[in-house]
Amino acid sequence: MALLEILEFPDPRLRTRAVPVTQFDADLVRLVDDMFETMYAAPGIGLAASQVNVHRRLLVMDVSKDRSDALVFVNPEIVERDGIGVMEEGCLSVPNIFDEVERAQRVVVRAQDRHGVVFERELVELAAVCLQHEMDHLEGKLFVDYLSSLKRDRIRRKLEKDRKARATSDAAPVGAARI
Ligand code: GNR
Ligand code: NI
Repeated sequence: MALLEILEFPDPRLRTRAVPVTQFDADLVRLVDDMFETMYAAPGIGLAASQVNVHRRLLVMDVSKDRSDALVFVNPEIVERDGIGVMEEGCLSVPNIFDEVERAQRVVVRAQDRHGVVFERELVELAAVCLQHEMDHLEGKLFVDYLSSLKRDRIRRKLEKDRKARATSDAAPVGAARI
């Protein structure tokens, strides 16, 4: 098992469109394990391969409170969507920034598991939002793309400032922000 490095906005590699997974082999199983370890350590409720610089169509999620509902979606497709809701989102690739995004409230996703077996699953509420957020990553899209360009620029500047503070290790506190 290994912790993977998470790319951060505005890294251009986050804009890569991921390609389908075709090989269901030991390397894929290892990648899934490493993505779960990275997601749980962060901590986050979801992680797309794009965020760890692997541009293939897979994502992991666990929206349960006790971290007991690990879900893997390989080559996911949304086959049904219903309703609209607004939720406050964050992203491990846009650290400490939170803002509201409108998405479908309920989705049915068809995907393959880590062994290539096709399944369908209905997701609602936070799980539906998270799945849509992760699938956006596979298209090179980030939740900040739904915000105004003014907000996005402010976020970019704040993250650059935070990164500089971290690099010079002057231990400036990095607070959560809604910009
Ligand atoms: O950990 C995460 N929390 C979250 C909260 C609301 C909506 C989406 C998310 S996903 C995020 C982890 C992440 O960046 N996944 O790509
Ligand atoms: Ni994200």
